[in-house]
Amino acid sequence: TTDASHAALPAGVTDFLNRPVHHFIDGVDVASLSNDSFATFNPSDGTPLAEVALGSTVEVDQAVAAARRALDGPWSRMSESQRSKILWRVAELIDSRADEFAILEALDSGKPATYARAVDIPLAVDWFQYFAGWPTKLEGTTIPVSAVATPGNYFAYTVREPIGVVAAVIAWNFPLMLAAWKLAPALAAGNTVILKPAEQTPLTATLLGELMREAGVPEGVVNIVHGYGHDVGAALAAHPGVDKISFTGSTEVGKSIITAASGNLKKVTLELGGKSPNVIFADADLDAAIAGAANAIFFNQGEACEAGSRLFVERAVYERVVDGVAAVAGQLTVGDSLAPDSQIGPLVSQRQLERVLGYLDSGHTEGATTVTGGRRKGDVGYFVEPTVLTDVTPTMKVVTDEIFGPVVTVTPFDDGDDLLRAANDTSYGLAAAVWTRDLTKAHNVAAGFKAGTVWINSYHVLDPALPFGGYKQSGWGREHGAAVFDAYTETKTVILDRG
Ligand code: TXE
Repeated sequence: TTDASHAALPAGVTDFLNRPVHHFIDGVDVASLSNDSFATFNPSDGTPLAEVALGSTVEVDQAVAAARRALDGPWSRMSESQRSKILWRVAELIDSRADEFAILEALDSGKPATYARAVDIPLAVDWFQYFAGWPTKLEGTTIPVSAVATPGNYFAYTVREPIGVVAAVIAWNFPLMLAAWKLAPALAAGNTVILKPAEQTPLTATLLGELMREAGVPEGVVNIVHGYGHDVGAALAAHPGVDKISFTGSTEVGKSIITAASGNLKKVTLELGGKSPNVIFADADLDAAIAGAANAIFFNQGEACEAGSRLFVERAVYERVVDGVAAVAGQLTVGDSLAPDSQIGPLVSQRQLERVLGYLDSGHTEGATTVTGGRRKGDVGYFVEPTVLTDVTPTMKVVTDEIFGPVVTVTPFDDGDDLLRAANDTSYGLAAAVWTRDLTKAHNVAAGFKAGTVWINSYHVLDPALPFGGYKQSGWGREHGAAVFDAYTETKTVILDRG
């Protein structure tokens, strides 16, 4: 049970779990005015982990008011280099508590703790460190002006200013990392933020809020409101006091955010789902391609927006690749997120388990062949066997829909087939990959993919310096790198008549 596993947890984690999980508004931890709460669960066994303050429009209003006050307060008067040092300090504090963060993340989301320790937490640290460098480098430009209708002697320049109050609504698959993806650039650009973590995974964001205060982030600059999407998330999307909303989640909710945001035309960026093609040519380094294709789909239980869920394999090596990926799937250790040998943890929730099992049923009914996996594992916790499906057609739901579980479909292609048409035959466009030793082929296929990120002979390579985001219904805008500041700043053009 959770009680038994708690006994073996580090003291910092048990202390944390023994406290109520509160909102973080205007620099203080607060319960909801109503005192309402909801439970967050351990998906490895379905037991409750902690009680979390359930927010409503009351807490949203308080957080927005705090963020608006903070915009004009010490945050805007702080020098860029001071802001930079605070962000670096946030990174150091996360790093100093990395073990606690990894265990909390594993308990709350189901991902293996060893993976959280090796991937999620170091990436969150790296994101804050990378963006700590940006406040001092957000430059404008000087621009020659002719102004033929109003001739004169002009001097014109641009400055990048913060947009203002940013709402960040995030998903449960990489809870701390997604919080870092939103907070680090938004704060680097001088904005203030209200973060709404996913209701399934509120824990690490709460600890992050405590570290923000310790790092010297002034009160009201970062606020965290817990609760459900249909009320707290929707209230943020519609709020007239919010200038910009940045969302990571489902395409369906992304569309509702656009509608809600139209009231005050707040700026919107969206990082949504995917159904990414992963293409293996016969001339590829097949050992690397097979391992890469398995990692592309099975990493994080397949709960990754950029997962390589549609695998296309050139016919000459089709059987070898199907057998190879199925062999990897069969060897992966599926188990409790805290077990040191687990490579695949449970899915995040009962609902996500049912959704994925529903897709496996539909694949079966529509005639797909299950090469390996295809079922729930055990009857405690939300585990699904890593699954490889073949004999699929382009209209099957397992091929068209984002499953968001450890399920890959494999389709053979022949030289001369319209591979790119098949790869791009999806409403999504987040990522794509190609495996080949032929440079020309690699770059031609990369050019043809309708996707925001293309990996060649690699997968899941993410870096704070690299723009990331979707074509088509995978989203609006780009996160990370210099490109993210288009989403978190306004550009002001200033024109002086020197005459
Ligand atoms: O996502 P939701 P769900 C996809 C994936 C998954 C499916 C459903 O296919 O199976 O979405 O997951 C908040 N206004 N992705 O239902 O509902 C919610 O509280 C404002 C891909 O869990 O989109 C949470 O904080 N906010 C994706 C966040 O939205 C609302 C990652 C995400 O939840 C809201 C997650 C509303 N009306 C799921 N309704 C990716 N890009 O990786 C909900 N929310």
